Amino acid sequence: MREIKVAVIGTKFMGRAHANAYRQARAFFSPPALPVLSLACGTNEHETQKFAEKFGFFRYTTNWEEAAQDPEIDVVDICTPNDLHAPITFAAARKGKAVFCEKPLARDLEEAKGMLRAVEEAGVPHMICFNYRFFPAIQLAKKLISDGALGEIRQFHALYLQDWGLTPGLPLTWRFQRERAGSGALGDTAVHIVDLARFLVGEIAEVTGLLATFIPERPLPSDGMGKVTVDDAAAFLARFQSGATGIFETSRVSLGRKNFMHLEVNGSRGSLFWNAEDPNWLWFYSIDDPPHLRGFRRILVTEEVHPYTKNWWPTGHILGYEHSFTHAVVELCGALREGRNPQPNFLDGVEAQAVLEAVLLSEGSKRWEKVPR
Ligand code: SOE
Repeated sequence: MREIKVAVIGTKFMGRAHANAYRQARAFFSPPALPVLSLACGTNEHETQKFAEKFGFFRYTTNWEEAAQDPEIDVVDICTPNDLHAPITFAAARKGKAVFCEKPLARDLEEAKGMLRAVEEAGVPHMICFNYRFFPAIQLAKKLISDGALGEIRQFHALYLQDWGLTPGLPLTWRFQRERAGSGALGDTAVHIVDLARFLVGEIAEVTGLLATFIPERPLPSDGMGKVTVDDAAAFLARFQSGATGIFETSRVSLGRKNFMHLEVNGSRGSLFWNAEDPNWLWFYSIDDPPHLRGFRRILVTEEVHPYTKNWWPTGHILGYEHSFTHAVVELCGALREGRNPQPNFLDGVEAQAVLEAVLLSEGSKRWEKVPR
């Protein structure tokens, strides 16, 4: 396959992030299988046409069923509200398309497992867009941990805070509705830190958590007020299979915090931390440094030795949010060319969803809950 013809379904924040990523991947990485923006799909005809023109798609449609089954398309890229992830996956897999899906994979664990089953039975490649894995600093964190530079991993701490939920007059969109979103901040933002925890430290065995909805009603797009049926914030403690402990907190109502994702890992020989609002820097402390030099060092992760960096700019010329999506697309195209399944894929989506499910269970039972396997 020399070219991969892509249909991007969804034209908002994630649709734009993905469309841009295919263009950048082509220009900066020349992947062995070149992505082609063939078909854009959105709900509003005028907006979809403009989106298609701006990003250079050949065609557009407002019918997702058509987009998911279009004979010309190789990859169906799902950037829609969560309730459409499963039906689009089923339609695309039946027609033998590879599926690239935004997170969370589904609204709940059952639905996520059904999606995994569908792509496996159809024998099509599948990938989930946990884009934060693809920051060079996160790749370095993974390498340091795998190389043993932190020793035995004992503690993982993660905060992922935003405040857009406090925007005055914000209407009751799909993100506030359980039947469309599955959950609130838990599935939307905590799912990223759960994935990074799995990526860096390993599988989570059990959790105990709580959820909160501080703003129970929001204006309906038409008139009057409607009930919010998801969480604004969530927090949970976790025990990893390795015995390490974890603490996770997420919110969409933390005033002043915009995309504040802070991760910290402590091991027996060292520690590291990283913040998504300053993503080029990894902070690393090592007990192997001579005592008079001990202290956190701040590593600017732009040297050519790091994954993805040499395709961009000279050392020190920093990268941002959108680059993580480009790197994810490079992985997708490379995997399709090599005939392997990309990483991370729907299995990772299911494993992350299982952790969310256990947190929801624990909120109800007020107990520790095992993560279903
Ligand atoms: C939520 O505000 C959100 O847009 C998530 O849906 C994305 O996955 C995250 O990367 C940025 O924040």
